[in-house]
Amino acid sequence: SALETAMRRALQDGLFTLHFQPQVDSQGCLIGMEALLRWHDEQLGTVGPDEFIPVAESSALIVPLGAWVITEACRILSSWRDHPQLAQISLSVNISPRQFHHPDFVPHVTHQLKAFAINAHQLELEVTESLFIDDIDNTISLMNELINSGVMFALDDFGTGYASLSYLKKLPISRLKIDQSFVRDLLDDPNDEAIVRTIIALGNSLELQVIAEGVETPAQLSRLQEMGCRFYQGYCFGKPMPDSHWLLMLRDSQ
Ligand code: G
Ligand code: G
Ligand code: MN
Ligand code: NA
Repeated sequence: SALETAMRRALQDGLFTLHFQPQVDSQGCLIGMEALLRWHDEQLGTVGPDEFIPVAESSALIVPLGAWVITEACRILSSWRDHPQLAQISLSVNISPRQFHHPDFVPHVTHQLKAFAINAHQLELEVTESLFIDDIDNTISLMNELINSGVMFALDDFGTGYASLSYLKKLPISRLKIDQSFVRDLLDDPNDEAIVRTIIALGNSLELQVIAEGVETPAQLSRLQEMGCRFYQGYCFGKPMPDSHWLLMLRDSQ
């Protein structure tokens, strides 16, 4: 497609960038950032990931694009090494199933961790339930290869997919991300409130960290706190912004 051709060129020309959205704990301390792809093209203008990620996934382009994201994430992590507030935090990267299952994926990640001398615990890979639809045993063994190098996994968009409690306990993940669709109407919709409560309880009993996504207001935040959720991400704490923005913000807040 035309978009695919434009993406291929944009990747060559270095037009993709990463933005970073903060993740905080109940004290409001920064614990991590999620890396989110952005593309500004001279001809097409700004193209959102909701538009270009599906195209990349249905072509093979998600493989080189995803590899670039991993490399860039490691480069950024290494550039944060001497920063007082950024040196210890984690960086979460979204991984598509097709990218994950490519034979070069595990070697590429481990190679980039070494090349940038990253503490692998600081790299978190966000995967969705769709990764586990087929060949769950092979998927878990690939995950374990990375976990043995220190990499962490989070289950993204939790609650929107094919959640089966019997497989959840098998997955080598350390974190559940409550999908933002449940957080949005948390205060008004008793069904969403029940779902969020259930996910928090499930996470606690499986000893997984639970992070709520899409937290936009202080009222949502205090409800989540009351419910026992201890980690949060959303516009309430910051929108996805370039690394340079956070460096300035953190400098000014000292
Ligand atoms: O940044 P935004 O909220 O607009 O992202 C929209 C969607 O695109 C989300 O589902 C997000 O997970 C996905 N996305 C953003 N960056 C990446 C990336 O680097 N890789 C993959 N696979 N998906 C991404
Ligand atoms: O699928 P994933 O969770 O990776 O996608 C994250 C998406 O959610 C990104 O596109 C990001 O820009 C968006 N996002 C992050 N925080 C908020 C928020 O508080 N409200 C809304 N509406 N979207 C958010
Ligand atoms: Mn995500
Ligand atoms: Na999500």
